[in-house]
Amino acid sequence: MANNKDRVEHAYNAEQIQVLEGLEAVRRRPGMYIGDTGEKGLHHLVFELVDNSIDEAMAGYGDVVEVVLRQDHTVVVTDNARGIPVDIHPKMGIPAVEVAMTVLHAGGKFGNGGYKVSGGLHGVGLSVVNALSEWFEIEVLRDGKVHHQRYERGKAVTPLKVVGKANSTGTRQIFKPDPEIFEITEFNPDVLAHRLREMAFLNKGIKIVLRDEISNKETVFQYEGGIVSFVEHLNKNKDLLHKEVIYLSGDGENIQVEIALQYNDGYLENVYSFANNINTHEGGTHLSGFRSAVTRTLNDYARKIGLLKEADQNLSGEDVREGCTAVISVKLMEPQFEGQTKTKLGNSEVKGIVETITVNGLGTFLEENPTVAKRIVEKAVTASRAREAARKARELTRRKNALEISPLPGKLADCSINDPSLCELYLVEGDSAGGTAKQGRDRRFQAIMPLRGKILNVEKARIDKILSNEEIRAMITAMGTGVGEEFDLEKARYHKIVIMTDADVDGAHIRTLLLTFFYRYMKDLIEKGHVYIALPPLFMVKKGKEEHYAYNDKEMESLLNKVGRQNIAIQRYKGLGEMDAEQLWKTTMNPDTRTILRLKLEDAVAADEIFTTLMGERVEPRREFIEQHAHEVQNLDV
Ligand code: 0RA
Repeated sequence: MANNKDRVEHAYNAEQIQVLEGLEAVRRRPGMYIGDTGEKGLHHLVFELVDNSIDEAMAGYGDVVEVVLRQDHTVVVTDNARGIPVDIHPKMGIPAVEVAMTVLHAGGKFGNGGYKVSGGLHGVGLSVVNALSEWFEIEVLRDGKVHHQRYERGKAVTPLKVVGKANSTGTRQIFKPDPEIFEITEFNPDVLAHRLREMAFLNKGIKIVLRDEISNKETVFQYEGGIVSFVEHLNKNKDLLHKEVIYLSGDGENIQVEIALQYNDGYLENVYSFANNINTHEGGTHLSGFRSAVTRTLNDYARKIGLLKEADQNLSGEDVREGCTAVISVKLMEPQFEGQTKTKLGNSEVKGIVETITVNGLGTFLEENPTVAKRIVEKAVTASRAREAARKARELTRRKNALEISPLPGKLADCSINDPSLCELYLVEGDSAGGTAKQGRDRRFQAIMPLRGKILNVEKARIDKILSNEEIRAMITAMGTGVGEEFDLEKARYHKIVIMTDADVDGAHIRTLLLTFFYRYMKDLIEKGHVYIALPPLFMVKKGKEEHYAYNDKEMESLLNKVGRQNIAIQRYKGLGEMDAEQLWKTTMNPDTRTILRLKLEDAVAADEIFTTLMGERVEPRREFIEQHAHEVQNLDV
């Protein structure tokens, strides 16, 4: 407190000292409150503020939230809601807004109780953002006045002061994330845009503006259709089984449920679930309620119209989910988040409520739209037949016990060590680079598997066809894990799978295909962090006998500054094939000197999204996408 003592006009009482200790705890262990102090935690700061404003809007106050990314990498979040109350808090003796800024978990505890439906980032509130900011300024427009206060690292350095007149209400917050806390402090506009778009879908009508003053770009997210628009967006390049999105909604005891779904003619399930606007990546009770209801309803209907006969087996969950795109959004008072990443909804009462709403709503829809209903059910029946074929195909990829003859693929150059935790499998683009890698590797723990040609496009093909593809089958056999519902990480023969492709468009394509395949059929592998991307150098600068490598343009700049621009030879690597075995080992494969990227689930989700746009059935949007994003595709940064 010493630094700021003379600038703070009120003395500290016992309660406020406790408050400061609370914020100190946040600064000491930030991970406990925001997950991590990397990119994810950093962006959580913005989302926390946005969540608060959205909560106000959902309660009927205000309809615009604006996020500005300023040139100095500070962020402004503004809303036109009621403004955070400024009257003196009876117990604390300071303005209510200061309580919100400094007391942990103050959110929702003042004002007309229970306003906060959404937990934001698990409900940690404004004070956590304040504690983790180098500085934070808040402006409240309320009662015809503009009130202003400044904080530094959680502590008030000015009192709340009236600084002007106002003829509207709202809250404006500006902050700078503290570089003492965060590993990076520069926001990524794409990460912001992705979540803000999602928030706009989940909260229909609300206008969310993202203004990026670094690249001078403004985007407005506003969807009158809410999650119906969300499903339309997810399905936008797909061929649909029915035009209208099916929308179901209802309330249970203190639970609001909204569901939107639409079938396309593809083979993949694309279902997103949310609880209080939080993406429940790990699913939970709302998702399982939805799934079992869809299975039950489609089976009942299929029997009723005679598409399933008495002797026929029931359609499985997998069958009815094929081609299903859906968004499930529930809002409830006390969400319980469980699971590894705390993104699995645990409230048991939710399952039955979602199930009832879905069975009733979907049942009615099918009755009222028999043509569509028949198309959906027929697709599921076809899927059921394909499933049987897939089961047979899968057998072919499974290595049973060691005695059974199920040899490792001939293309694989295996490593000699048997302990999977020490072993790496390099998936290498092309036979020629594969050959170089075989020579260059450390054969004790590095295995090489060359992949020829374009791997089968997984978006377009059903699993039975995917598994009949030789390249893919060889890869799965080498990995040892099995695939799809039979995937078993315990059986992995390597704990690191390293994708090594050329740094060009084809390389990016193969990488995206592989990521999409892993994401769809071996998700655990990515989730548990076993997939890596090799980073081969882009340049070699030769000066006399010395060889220097640069892995991107920026490094190249500084390398040239270091070695000088005289008497040098520059080689720009277009493919792995241009390196000899020694060079490939030194730059890309030697664990002591290489850089490899560990893939995160988010990267795979992004790859999958790009993939859906790029590789879907329809050629037109794909061409447009490639034209617009040629550059990004090339650097499809994973
Ligand atoms: C509690 C009570 C009231 C407003 C807010 C919270 C509020 C919080 C945030 C956070 C960001 N923007 C916000 N806007 C409002 C108002 C209570 C009343 O006016 O009676």
